Amino acid sequence: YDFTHALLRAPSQSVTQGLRDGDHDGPAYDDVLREHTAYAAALRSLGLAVEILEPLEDYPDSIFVEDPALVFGEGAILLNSGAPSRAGEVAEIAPTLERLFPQVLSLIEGHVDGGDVLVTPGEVLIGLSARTDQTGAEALIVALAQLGRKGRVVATPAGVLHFKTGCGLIEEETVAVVAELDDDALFGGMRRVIVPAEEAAGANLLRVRDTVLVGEEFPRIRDLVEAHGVTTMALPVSAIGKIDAGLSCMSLRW
Ligand code: CIR
Repeated sequence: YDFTHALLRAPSQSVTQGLRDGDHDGPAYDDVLREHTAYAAALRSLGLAVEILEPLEDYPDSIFVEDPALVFGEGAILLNSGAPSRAGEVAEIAPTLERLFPQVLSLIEGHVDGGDVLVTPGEVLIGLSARTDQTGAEALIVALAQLGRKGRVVATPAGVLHFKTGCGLIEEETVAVVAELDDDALFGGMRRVIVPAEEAAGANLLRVRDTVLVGEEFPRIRDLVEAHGVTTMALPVSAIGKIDAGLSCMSLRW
């Protein structure tokens, strides 16, 4: 999480039509824009160089750049979303990644959404989900090996969109998890901080350098993180929450 760079994409007007589980209304464009602007400002305030790509009207969920690719300082991996309406996003972001990274690999088969991938200091966890299948996860392990990283496939509990909808790194050895992910085998012995059920939507927190970004409507999570001696920064997330997104989804970081 000692990132120096972040890549974002500005929300399109079509973000109001973003995918969501359930038939509730989507967010207002202005509200999403406000949250996106605050997020970009927060990353800059933590010292990151932030590049913001142009909005893509054809792709309502394209603000969530975390899903079509996975990046490390040494290279990027283009993924293949399991959501048909998002499949075209990877071709849109590929030229930028070719410009920014020394090598760009591709998933050769199957489906993976970046939201299912948690990078821990020791390994890269790939959660199976409605978006990420076994074939894609295995193809990702091959690509990760080319970048000198070890990947491991884990299960995402039913009802959790993406693996990282339910967890986020607090520090090297500590991960915040929803109760469904409170499993020693999943996290290879890392310490787990269980997020209270009424704040489960806030488990998708984001460690950036010395700070953990947490949604402002999740005060108990902020207290738990601060109790671990890590500074938190509260950010508005209620609009992006309406389309099932949290703080990790809006950037690629390296
Ligand atoms: C989707 O369903 O794809 C978007 N509405 C939300 C994506 C959230 N991204 C993430 O968790 N990485």
